[in-house]
Amino acid sequence: MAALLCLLLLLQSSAAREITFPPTAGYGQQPIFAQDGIDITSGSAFAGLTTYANLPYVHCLAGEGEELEKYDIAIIGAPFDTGVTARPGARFGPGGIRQGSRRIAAESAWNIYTGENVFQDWAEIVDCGDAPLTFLDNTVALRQLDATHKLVSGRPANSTEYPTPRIITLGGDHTTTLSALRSTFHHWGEVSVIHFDSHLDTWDPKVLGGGISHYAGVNHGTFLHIAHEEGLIRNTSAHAGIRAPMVRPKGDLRNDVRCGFEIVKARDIDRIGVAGIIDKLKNRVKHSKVYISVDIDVLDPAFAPATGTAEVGGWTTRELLSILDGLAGLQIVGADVVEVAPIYDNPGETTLLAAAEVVHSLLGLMVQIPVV
Ligand SMILES: [Mn+2]
Repeated sequence: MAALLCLLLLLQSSAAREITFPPTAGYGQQPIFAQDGIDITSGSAFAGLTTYANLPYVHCLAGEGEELEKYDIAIIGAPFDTGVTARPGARFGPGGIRQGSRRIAAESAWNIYTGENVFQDWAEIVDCGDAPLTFLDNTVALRQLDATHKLVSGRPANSTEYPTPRIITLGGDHTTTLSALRSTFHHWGEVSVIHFDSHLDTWDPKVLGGGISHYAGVNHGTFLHIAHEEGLIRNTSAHAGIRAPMVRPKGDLRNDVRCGFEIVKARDIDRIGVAGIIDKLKNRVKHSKVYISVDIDVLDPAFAPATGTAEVGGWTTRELLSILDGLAGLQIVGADVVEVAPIYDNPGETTLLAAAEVVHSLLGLMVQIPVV
C-alpha cells in the first residue's frame, strides 16, 4: 500500500514538473505530450474546469486596461433565484447546465440534421463564467446583472462586421431575463420576445407580489410586464407552451395582450403540429429583432423535472428542439435558458442534458444569422 502511494506521489510530482495543463483541457487544444509520447489531452472532454461545451473561459468582467480575448457570443451564468414564487434552487442552474454540456465539444459537434457545427463557424463563442450577484438583496443583485450585461455586450466583438457581441444567459430564475432585455434594448431597440414557458410571466406586480412592496413585485412572474412598462419589447411578442392556471380568468389574458403577447398553448401542438407552431411564431415576430427566452418548465416534468414551478402536460425535449431549430432565419439578438434547479434532477441529469442542448440550438440560430 505504502509502495503504491509512493508511486502515485512520484507520478504526480513528475507530471507536475513536465506537463502544463490548460485551464480547460477540452478538445481542440494543442496536444500536449508526456515523456512517453501519449497525448494527454486526447479524449479529455471531462478534464479541466467545466465551461459550457468545453468552450474557452474568458474573464469578460475584466477591468479597463486588462488584456482580454475578443468574442462574438458570450455565455454568462446568472446565479439568482430569490425572485421565485415556488421552489428555489435555480441559482445553481448555470453550473448545472454546464455540467449537462460536458459531452459537447467543438471538435465533435456536427449537427446530424443540419450538417453544421456552430463552434467551427464564423463566431468566437466563449464562456464568461457567472455574474457576481449578491444573494442577500434582490435589488442590488439585479443591478449587478444589468451592469454585467452592459459590460459584456459593450466590448468590441471579435468579428469586425458584427460589432456588438450577443449574450446567452444561463439562469437563474426568470427575473434575470429583465437585465438581458434592458441590454438588447440599449443596442437594438425594442425586440419581439419568443417566450417558451408554461406560465404567462406578464402578471401585474400588483397581482403577483400583491402590492406588498416594489421589491416584492419584481419577480419571475412579472418581469415581462415590467419589460413592457419599460418599453423594452414590441407588441409582436409570443408565448409558446403555455398551460399553467391563471390567477384571474379574464384579467390575466387582457393584461397579457396589453403587454404585447399572443399565446401558443401547449396542446396546440396536438392540433397544428411542430410545423404549425413554427409558422405561428415566425409570422408573429418576422419583421423584428428577436429575443428568445426558454423557461425549462416549458418541457413536461417527465423531460425536465428539475425546475421550481413544474406544470404537467408540456412538450417533449424533441418537440422543443425541433421548434427551436425551425426558427432559423430570424434575427436573434439575445437568448436565455432559465429556471433550471439541479437539486430536483435525477441521477441521469435529464433536465441538465435538455437545457444544455437547448443552449446548443440557440447558438445555432445565432451563428446562422449574424446581427448588426
Ligand atoms: Mn417563467
